Amino acid sequence: REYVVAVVGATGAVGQEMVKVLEQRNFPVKRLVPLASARSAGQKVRFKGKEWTVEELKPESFEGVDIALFSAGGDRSKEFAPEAVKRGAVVIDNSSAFRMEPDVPLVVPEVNPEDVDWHKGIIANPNCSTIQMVVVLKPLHDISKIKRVVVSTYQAVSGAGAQAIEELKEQTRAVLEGKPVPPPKKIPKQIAFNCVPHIDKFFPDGYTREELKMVNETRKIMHDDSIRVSPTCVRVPVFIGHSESVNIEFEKPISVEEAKRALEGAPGVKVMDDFENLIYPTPIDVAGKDDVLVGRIRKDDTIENGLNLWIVGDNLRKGAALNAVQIAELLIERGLI
Ligand code: A2P
Ligand code: 11C
Repeated sequence: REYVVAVVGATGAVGQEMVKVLEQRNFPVKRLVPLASARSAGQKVRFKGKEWTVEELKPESFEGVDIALFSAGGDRSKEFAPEAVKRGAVVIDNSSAFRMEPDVPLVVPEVNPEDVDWHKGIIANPNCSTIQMVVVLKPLHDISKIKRVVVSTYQAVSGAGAQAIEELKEQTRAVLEGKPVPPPKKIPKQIAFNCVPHIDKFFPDGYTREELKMVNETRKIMHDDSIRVSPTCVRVPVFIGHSESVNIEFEKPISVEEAKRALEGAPGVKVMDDFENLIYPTPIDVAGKDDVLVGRIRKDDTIENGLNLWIVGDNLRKGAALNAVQIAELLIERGLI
């Protein structure tokens, strides 16, 4: 069977990647419905050798749609996802709008595929920094229970959308040409030649919403509210690929070799860890790839049962578009659509 698939936000950084991933994975698409704002209506999207016209997002856009992949911001999801469900579509939503709703599954196919079974029309795709972390945490948690995680992220500008990519280019050009740097727009401070420890909005306790997502989403996906996550999320001048320095405290001892073995056998993960030969992953290595890369696996002797590691993932693919398409594939595999 083939499906009518809508991509909401098809002109955006993640939306364009969704169209690409649908084609690369040969997803059974009968008809593609690319949707965006009125500004983009009439633009063309290339998919399977044909041009498809972008339409303005409206409630009626979802007539006849089987699967709707949303990545046009939380406000659009809140307004239009229920419209899509009402018309019979299953929504896979990449925004943060529904992730923590108790009746909405939050799914990473390598970690909690079974959660798609109880969806009521909307399935949430986790935040990119959470996805790449949990595909690595899960196989370790399975062999030795995780108590606490301290994570610092180094997040690419594409996580903040297509305009943030342009912002890094424009600011970099200005610095190199000795011209005044254009004022920040999508990233709160200058990002060229800088690091900005501020992603999404601040809460009164001084943490950001991006950091809170890593705490709450990790617990929901791993089905374990006892895992403590202590995050600091930082934007860095990289186009594609989020990196994470992760310190893990386990209940019981786990050796570097055991961890490596578990990760080598884990789906969606590739170990790149051979420091003597200078092998460890960087964002450049992961851009365009499906696997989450992990390296620098070391014992942390400052705590009992601790490991340090370095995780790198393509935030637009596994962090967003690929994970969403994998959820759609799960729906087919499990006979849910
Ligand atoms: P558009 O290109 O027409 O503005 P990004 O995350 O890269 O910024 O992309 C956001 C996506 O969400 C784009 O495809 C954008 O379309 C879409 N979008 C933004 N605002 C709206 C809106 N009001 N209605 C529909 N789509 C929207
Ligand atoms: C970033 N992680 O890198 C964000 C983007 O909750 O879906 C995704 C925000 C979200 O800016």
